[in-house]
Amino acid sequence: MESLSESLDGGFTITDPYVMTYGYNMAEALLSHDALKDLDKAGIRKAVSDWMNQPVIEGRVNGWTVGVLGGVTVASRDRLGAAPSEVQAGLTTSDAYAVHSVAVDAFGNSTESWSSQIYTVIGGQAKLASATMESLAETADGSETATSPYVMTYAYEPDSDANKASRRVGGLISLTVAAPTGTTPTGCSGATYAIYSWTTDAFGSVTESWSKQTYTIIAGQAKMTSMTTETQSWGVDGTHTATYPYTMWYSCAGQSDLSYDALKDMSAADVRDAVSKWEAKDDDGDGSPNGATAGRLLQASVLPADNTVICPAPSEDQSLASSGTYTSFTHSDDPFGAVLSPGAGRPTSSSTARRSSPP
Ligand SMILES: [Ca+2]
Repeated sequence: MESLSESLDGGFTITDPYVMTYGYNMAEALLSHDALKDLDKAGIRKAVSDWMNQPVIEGRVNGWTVGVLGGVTVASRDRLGAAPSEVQAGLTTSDAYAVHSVAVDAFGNSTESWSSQIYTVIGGQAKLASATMESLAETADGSETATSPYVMTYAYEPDSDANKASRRVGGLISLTVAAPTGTTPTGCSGATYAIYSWTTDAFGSVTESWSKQTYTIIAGQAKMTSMTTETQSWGVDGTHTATYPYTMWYSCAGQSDLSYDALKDMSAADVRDAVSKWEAKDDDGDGSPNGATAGRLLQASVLPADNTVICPAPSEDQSLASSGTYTSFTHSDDPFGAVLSPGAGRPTSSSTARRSSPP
């Protein structure tokens, strides 16, 4: 597979060729002509029956699974160039990734992405189980952002008798985003995150950014419902700026009525019924029914992240424990002042030391 897609605003995305291989359960070597050619009829019957009774997929035996999808793999057709994390480890070609694409928008900003995908087979259907990805973005004004690898993991309704009876096999249960095993991106506050990125601009300023996301399943689709971020940056003159952790909360249409938890014990028919009932309601009271808007973004709001206290601003009552008005806080020091890190996080390192180790 390879693709070139153009968007309406003049941007385009090119994806390098990759190959998806579908493996089916076949009576390959064991029942081949060579294996059976010297057997008599009884011997052949026994070989076939032995093969049919071998357990293979999801507790079933071969006899029930001939021609059933056994697995799907994704590989690049040609050798891919190393992704930024691989270049850092001294590689010139990619070990980890199968899919590579470059997206360019109408303003000349470009994003190069690498990903690897693992599929699982549930009820004979291939489902994306996890995707590991990283990216390198360059803007037309000369800034560059490298985002370290992170892993998106999907969970699905298993192929159980109960799920089969209610026709729910393979339905999306959850999407989580995490750092790869063995890595723990840790912000200045000491909080841990899933995604870490490093930005340099044309003037040499450096910004580190940490974030984590939560997803909710709404009517079977994953929607981002929060993103927590903190950043710190150094100017070329040595100025250090830290933004305390804050969370953007997103509310989406149908978030509670059509959530996974609300629908999880229903049959497919009852889910359809619940969705149509919700579509006929008017949640925002504007006189028109919700319609087919499940999962659509309704509102975004900012709050300090958990365990983050925003101190009272100068205009506020200084005896308060936290600001009543403000939801985010940024702190800057020049190179001649004491450099402070927010929270009880790791010690602040000098800009020179940090710059020598981009992701
Ligand atoms: Ca409405």
